[in-house]
Amino acid sequence: MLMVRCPDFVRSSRDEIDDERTRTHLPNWAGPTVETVQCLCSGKRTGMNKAREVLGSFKARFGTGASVYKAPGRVNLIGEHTDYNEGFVLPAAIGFSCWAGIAPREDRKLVLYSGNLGEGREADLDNLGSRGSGQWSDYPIGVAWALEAAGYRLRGADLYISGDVPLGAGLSSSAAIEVSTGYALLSAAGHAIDRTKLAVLCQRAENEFVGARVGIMDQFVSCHGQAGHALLIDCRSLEYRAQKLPAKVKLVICNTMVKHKLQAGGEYNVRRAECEEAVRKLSAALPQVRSLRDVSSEELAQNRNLLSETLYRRCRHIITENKRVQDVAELFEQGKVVGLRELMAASHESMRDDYEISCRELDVMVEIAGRQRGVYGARMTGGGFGGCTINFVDAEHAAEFQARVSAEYETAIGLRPDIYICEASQGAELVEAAAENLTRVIR
Ligand code: GAF
Repeated sequence: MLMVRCPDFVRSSRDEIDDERTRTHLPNWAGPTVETVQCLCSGKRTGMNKAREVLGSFKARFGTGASVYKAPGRVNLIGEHTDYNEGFVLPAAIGFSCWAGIAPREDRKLVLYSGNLGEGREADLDNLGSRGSGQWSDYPIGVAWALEAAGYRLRGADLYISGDVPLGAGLSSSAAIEVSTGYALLSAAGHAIDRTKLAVLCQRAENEFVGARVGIMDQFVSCHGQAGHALLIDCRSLEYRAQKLPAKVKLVICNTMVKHKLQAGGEYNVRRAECEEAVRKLSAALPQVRSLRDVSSEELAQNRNLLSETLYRRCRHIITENKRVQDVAELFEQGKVVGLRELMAASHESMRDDYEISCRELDVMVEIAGRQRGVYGARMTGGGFGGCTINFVDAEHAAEFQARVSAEYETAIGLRPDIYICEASQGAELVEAAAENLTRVIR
């Protein structure tokens, strides 16, 4: 498979961190309204309106002009929890983003303001600490901390941050805030942008400063996303291939509108710890094994006696999911959709039964989707325990799918879902603002 090799890759030391605090500390901003979500996500409302809005708010708050950077959330098409097992993932950046307006200051202060929360915070670049305090500002401050720790000398700055990635929906609002502020801080200090390094350092911020032991997928696709493409990422080497999506297939995201917070937080780190424990046990018989990426189905079967039933099932999910990611990418490479439905169904079942990260609402949403016309496949997406499903739907049937799934889910669960018809979008970019006209510059 043809992959792009990323230069200057710096490995994260995430494996050294064991902090039980989780991503339930996400900044509590409101997502977009139901009426606006479809046009936002399908790109009908361009980012320029939002950039103009951020510039206006920045001026009102700080009294000066600003540069505006934006970074997207993501939807993962297949490959769940495989990233921290050094396996494969196939995510796409989407049209929901976080915007960061920035102007450098003469001192070493970061003056942050969240447009969503209407709340300000300050930090001193010479005294950032090494742990967050459970606030939304942990994300931008953590990124500044990780950049400085990696040797990037930053300038003090005023920052206005505003996002529309639905919160708690598994669409990676955290990566969007990290990458947009990281891009803004590096640029304001005159550093060139190495997108892979930026992704790795944003992940480090989330692992060490925020305390969520996430993998690299979300930050990576927020940095490297390409319009009309998913990224097939090898999470060990960080090589990737932009995979064109079949023209007739729409990405439809169904938000269950539930997030089982207790499970979503603690259980993510528990799953990761279970995978690490399985690697320790398997490596007694298979010394070459460094992560579950290195274990084949045959080796797992032969060494089943080393594992508890639970650990065996966790491993089976990761090993079979890695194969499914490559199979789906191969189908897309050949422009095919035949076989997609089975691979997506197997992925969902594996997450439900082996990895145990689904929930009733997700299962119901997938089941309803599978009965609709024009569906090429459906599964839950993201960390699990609520959030969204991803559905491949024939373009001609997408609107009908949206209406029917919405009605049937509401009848079954009693909640009206948000359903976003999406296109794969560009990764992080600079949106530069001049006084009278806005010029978009893509680096
Ligand atoms: C979350 C994490 F942030 C990712 O790194 C990934 O593990 C995902 O859950 C599950 O695939 O989004």
